[in-house]
Amino acid sequence: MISPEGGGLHGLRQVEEPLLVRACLGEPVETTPIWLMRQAGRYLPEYRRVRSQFDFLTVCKTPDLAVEVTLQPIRRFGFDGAILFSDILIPVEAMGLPVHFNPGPEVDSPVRTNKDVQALRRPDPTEELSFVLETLRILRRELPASVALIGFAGGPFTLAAYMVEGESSKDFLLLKGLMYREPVTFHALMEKLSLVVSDYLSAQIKAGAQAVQLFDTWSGILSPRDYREFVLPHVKRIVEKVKTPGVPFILFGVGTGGLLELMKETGADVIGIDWRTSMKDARRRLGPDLPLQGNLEPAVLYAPLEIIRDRAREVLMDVGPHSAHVFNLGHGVTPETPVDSVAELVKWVHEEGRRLREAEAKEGGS
Ligand code: 1CP
Repeated sequence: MISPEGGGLHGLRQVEEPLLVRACLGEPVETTPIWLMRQAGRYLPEYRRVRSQFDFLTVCKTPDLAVEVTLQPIRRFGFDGAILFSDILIPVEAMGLPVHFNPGPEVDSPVRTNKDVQALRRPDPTEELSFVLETLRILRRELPASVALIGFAGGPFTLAAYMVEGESSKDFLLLKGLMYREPVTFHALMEKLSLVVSDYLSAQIKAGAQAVQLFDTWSGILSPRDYREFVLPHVKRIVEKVKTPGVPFILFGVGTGGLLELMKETGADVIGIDWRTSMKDARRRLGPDLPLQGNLEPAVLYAPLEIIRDRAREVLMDVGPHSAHVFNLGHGVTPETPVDSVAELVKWVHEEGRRLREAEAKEGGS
């Protein structure tokens, strides 16, 4: 729906921008775009082949390998977005804190005191993370114009979780203990991380990322009151610093059903919804126009195809008509996911998204 009077540059941009970017900006789209968190990974035999030869960090740090695994799911499935292959902990290493993967991240010298926080460096991404920027530049050249290149970073709270705990945790009591006992130290860590994340995402956009996602995976462990005090100001500052016209900022977390309104307050363009909140509820609470991403339960991909289609249809219907929506899972693809289920989901979402919009246009026109 490019209006003739809107013509000129604006019209041109609409024609040229990938579907996913337009949906994230709330612009009219011909169908629902889809990509999946962890779309490159162990469920793909070609990923396992690469990993049998190279360890995870080597793949992340070698642009040719990172490009190859980023493109693997694009070749197979026709996703609308290609997410940079990397990990949220990569910039943490560049802050002076060595990380290894087993398979989740492990930090040898966790951050526990104000002195530890002061010792963390603010890396220049063009120097110390140049392999990531090089990967993005190559991807931008190799990807078809219709596929959006998605950059990402971990949210400051999620990065702090690994840095303070030293590894993944069920209850994150070391992290929460620091937050309540030494709020000044905690905020100093969050401030430093916010600067690093802002520099890093801005550099990714300069290198060709057409959308960026902040994975604030663990923010859902906080009460709304604590999210407002300890996380919201930092994420808000990241959004303000990174925001670039035409480059949507997606904010995602897990278990964030109690935080959606506060996540909207960050100013992010798109809010990612996990499967524990219905899209109907998210839509009602966040308003008719805010672009949403999600939220099929990842384990539904283990079900027969007709169940997958039924559940995917429910997601589309719950988001509602005329709504800006990027289809995704409520969290990442799991390692045992059948490849054929992913293929069917992508094909079906595109077909059904098109059919729904044609039906809406007919209704609107009659
Ligand atoms: O091959 C392997 O053994 C490594 C497994 C693996 C992979 C494929 C890890 C270790 N990271 C990744 C890739 C990854 N991580 C991507 C690639 C792009 C894609 O989505 O295809 C992204 C965006 C991430 C981001 C990430 N890493 C997050 C946020 C998203 C999420 O899943 O919530 C988190 C929390 C991590 C930490 C991490 N790294 C790796 C693992 C197994 C974990 C999770 C550990 C935990 O549960 O705490």
